[in-house]
Amino acid sequence: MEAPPISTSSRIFVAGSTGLVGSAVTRALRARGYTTLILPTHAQLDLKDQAATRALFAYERPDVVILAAARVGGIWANWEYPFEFIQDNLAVEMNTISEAFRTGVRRLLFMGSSCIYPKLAPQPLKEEYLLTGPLEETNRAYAVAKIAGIELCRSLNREYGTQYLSLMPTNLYGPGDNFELTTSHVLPALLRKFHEAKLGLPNENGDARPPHAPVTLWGTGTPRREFLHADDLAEAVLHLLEGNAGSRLPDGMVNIGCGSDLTIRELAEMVQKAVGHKGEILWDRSKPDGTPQKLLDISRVKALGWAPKISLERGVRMTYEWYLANNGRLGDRS
Ligand code: GFB
Repeated sequence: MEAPPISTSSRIFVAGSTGLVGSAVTRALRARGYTTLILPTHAQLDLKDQAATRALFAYERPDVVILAAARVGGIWANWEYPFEFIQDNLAVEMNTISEAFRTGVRRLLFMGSSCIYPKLAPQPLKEEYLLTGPLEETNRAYAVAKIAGIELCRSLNREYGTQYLSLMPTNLYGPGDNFELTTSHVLPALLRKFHEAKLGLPNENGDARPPHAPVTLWGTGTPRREFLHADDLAEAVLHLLEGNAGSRLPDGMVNIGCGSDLTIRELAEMVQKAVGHKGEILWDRSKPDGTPQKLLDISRVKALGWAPKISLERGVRMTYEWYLANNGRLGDRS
């Protein structure tokens, strides 16, 4: 049975509303006139805590859940802290999805990740490649947790007729991203590294540097990645929610990407230009490359009428402006 239509007074719980994705979704919901948003902060609600999660659902009774809460990080954080990545994400997914179902939530959107696909799957990655081969080692623990979340949604859909939808976003970036160099993803790391080197601020070890000092990046620069601005993902979330896409996707999965990728070296040159750094780029080959390519096939979401709007060049410029206004003015090492 089709879920009831969403309206601007629907009670929408955005789990993870202060993160990169959750804050973008919250901005988009507000801009579209949704008035009844349930936005507990992490301090108010720890979704790893089952009793607290149950109490939130019992009290707030949301109609719609957008599950954007997760422990996320770049290649290094995933490699260093696999237990925390699988443990925290399994707990958050289990509690949120189960309590949503228990309290009769008809619409739920779960944020998966493009890293759920096999390391060497054919490109571009289609939704049906899930579980067809071994995963990339650097983020296997995180990927298994995300696959479990997809499977929770799918199992509920098949057994109990819900229409919970799992979105597979590609590598995301945008305002409010994590710019901490050991845990961040590549794009914010590059913006910060080029910015601080341009100004001649001390390097990560605190050593003095002249302006336009060389920048050291990780791996070989040859892996290919696809990048999507978080505001584009937020538009996709609203489009799918308002169009009730869950009822039209039998396996409950949909990729969200921009449809093209580039090498990390090409990305580095683009970011370097946007920042105005004129120095050398060095590659630290002791750091992992990760999966050789991760490009999503987005024909499903395109057929549902969504397409991205923010080009990578513009998105990089916008994110650099945000960084300057918020973190990077004095180049502080927070
Ligand atoms: O974004 P990133 O950390 O994660 O790294 P993944 C992408 C590529 O950029 C890798 C290279 O080949 C890195 O070696 N890279 C170069 C750097 N310089 C840097 C740098 O200074 N910092 C970082 N972080 N990377 C993550 C997964 O994989 O992608 C997560 O670990 C998640 O689970 C996320 O799926 C979307 O794209 O390799």
